[in-house]
Amino acid sequence: MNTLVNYQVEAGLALIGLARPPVNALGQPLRAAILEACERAAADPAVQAIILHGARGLFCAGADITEFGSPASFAAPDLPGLLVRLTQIDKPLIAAIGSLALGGGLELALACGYRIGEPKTRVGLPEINLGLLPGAGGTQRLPRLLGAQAALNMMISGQQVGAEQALMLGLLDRVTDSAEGLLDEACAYARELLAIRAPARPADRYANPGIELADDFFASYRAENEPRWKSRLAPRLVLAAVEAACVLPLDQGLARELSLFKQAEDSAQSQALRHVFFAEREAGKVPGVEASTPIRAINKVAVIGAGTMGGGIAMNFANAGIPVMLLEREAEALDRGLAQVRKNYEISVKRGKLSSEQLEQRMALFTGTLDYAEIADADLVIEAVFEKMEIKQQVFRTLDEVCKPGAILASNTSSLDVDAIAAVTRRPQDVIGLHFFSPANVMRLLEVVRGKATAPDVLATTLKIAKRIGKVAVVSGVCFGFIGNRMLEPYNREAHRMVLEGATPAEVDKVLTDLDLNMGVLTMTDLAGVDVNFLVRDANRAAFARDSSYYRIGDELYALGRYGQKTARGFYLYEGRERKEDYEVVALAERIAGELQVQRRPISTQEIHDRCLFMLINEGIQLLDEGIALRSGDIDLVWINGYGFPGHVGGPMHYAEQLGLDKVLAGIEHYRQSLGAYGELWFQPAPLLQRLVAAGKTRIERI
Ligand code: 3H9
Repeated sequence: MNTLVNYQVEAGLALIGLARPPVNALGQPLRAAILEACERAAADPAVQAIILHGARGLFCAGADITEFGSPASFAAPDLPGLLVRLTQIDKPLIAAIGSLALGGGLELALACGYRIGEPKTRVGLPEINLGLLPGAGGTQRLPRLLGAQAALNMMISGQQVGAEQALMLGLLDRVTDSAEGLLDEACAYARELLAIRAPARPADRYANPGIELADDFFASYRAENEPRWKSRLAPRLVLAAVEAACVLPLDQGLARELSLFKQAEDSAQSQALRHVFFAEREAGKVPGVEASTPIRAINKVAVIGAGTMGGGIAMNFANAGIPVMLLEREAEALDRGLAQVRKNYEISVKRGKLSSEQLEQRMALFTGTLDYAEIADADLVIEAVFEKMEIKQQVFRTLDEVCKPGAILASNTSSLDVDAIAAVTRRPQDVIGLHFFSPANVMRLLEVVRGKATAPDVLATTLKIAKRIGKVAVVSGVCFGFIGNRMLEPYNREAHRMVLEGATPAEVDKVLTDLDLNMGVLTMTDLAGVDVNFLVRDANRAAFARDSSYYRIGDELYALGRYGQKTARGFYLYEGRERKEDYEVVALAERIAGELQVQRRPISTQEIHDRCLFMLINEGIQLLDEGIALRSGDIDLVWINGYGFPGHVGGPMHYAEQLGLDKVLAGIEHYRQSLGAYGELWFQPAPLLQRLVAAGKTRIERI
């Protein structure tokens, strides 16, 4: 028998256990094995009912994502066809869902007439996160089981549902008391079904899944959500498929689903999101960190600085159930910090994301202190004080004095030299950068900055803890700004410079938001603070010495006290949540341009696009060449999770590959020539980009 499934017949029941590690992905070989096993059971007169289960607990994580975009994805037996065949078997099929049934895995369970789970079972249709829709009957069978609205919610959110809720929704028929008892109870359930001569498949609960919906439901759903979806294709396709489930008979609905699925699978958006999926898994693989690398225990965390950043960082640990101590210099600042944390949790309670009881549980994990001696036994200390080298070094000297041996000492610096911070301690091997992004309790990115002396177990431990607190961790080497902020620099530079050359801030930003970025770079500057930008710049004037003309506008906005959103004036004017263009900024740009003799002219959207993005891409490629970033996928993760780059565009590196590396290089060379001395100075193609194009490569990699 096939090694991908375990096949066993016990007292009239065929037990078919999926056994393709690590997650029973339904690649062609497993599909073939399931079909073969099910046909065997169907044909065996000794078998009265069939139980499908995951041989190692986990039921199935869905279609094999590595097959998408290749002929293997629909190689016979294809998943939709296989599942139709299962629905035709005239013996009851029971899915015994262990820990997880996702995507095609849940569709496999839906093709079974009956489903039983255990307390830890989680089910979901996360295809939308891959730019796809369920393509093996999910969009048609789930609405017939739950009704269109509940099914649509699951598919549009892509979120997993726990056993209790799945039972309530009718997705599971039963839930066992324990994971261990799942298979036995599935057998008992099968016998009960046989005893009452239950049909192989019960009738659809919703013969007409859209019966409870208003006539204009789909049109208004689309209209309401399209602004949020921006140019994303997958939600629109999900909606179209569910609409089909409401108006077409099953066989026609399945055909419609299949054609929509193929459209999604072929799309550049899905390709980008699949790239992101694998990039996230790759990011955890870091040279020098092996499965055997020891991990230090992290049971208590301390955060130095109870400002917005410190408080936000601390919340991550409390959310994961880890006690955390906030340290401040003044009692007032500490109280303010703790009060802000409580306020943040209260907002979650108001939004229904947290219960009042959970709020109290989390607050109970916080302690405040003014005394360094009290953090002596912390396993991990994260410094989040003012972004100035001398201040940070002073904190680290103190940490070196008070912290227990083996404690990990981390800095949340966003740009400073982690090695210089480590150098003031007697334990540089224990020092690492952990750069959280604001708001730190919300943003998924964590840049993990590996210093030259950082010990492998310190790195391994921080990667592990990052996963525990739900962050996407990306390892960066030490340089000014690490991966994210160093790339931000040329991207920001072009935006500032084009405002001098004649574009308005809104024109610059619109090109970026039209690409589905969460916000344009100048709106982002206003949000982060024109003052913050100024202070970072001011602390690093040497790095900007080659030509700081383009930042004159930022410097002058700072001098005018236009700090951005916080002062309701920056590159824009703010009235409440509304952002408006400001002619004063245009006048300011005109004046500075005059003084610097920068010719003002209309700037095309193409030019805005190319200058901002090609410079961003160029810097990313340079970082890869320098070894600051390990992989181009890591760079994409930084920009998607830290800077609002859309996942369905795939991050700047993937985007460059889609555009064509030769086009990016040609664009950079074009502006090098057409922008005079400014172009000469800044539009220097990264040598790696030149090498890649010369070698005819289409992917960004180190060569
Ligand atoms: C679908 O089903 C389409 C159908 O509707 C229609 C078809 C016609 N395929 O994440 P982990 C690998 S679309 C291939 O590190 P965790 C993963 O790459 C699919 N490989 O572990 C990694 O490999 P490696 C809908 C997969 O415990 C290893 O497994 N399903 C797949 O943190 C471990 O993964 C989804 O979108 C896959 N489907 O999380 C579910 N899944 O060791 C996607 C995982 O070489 N998967 N791998 O790096 C997940 O969400 C998580 O992986 C899961 C486990 C929660 C399952």
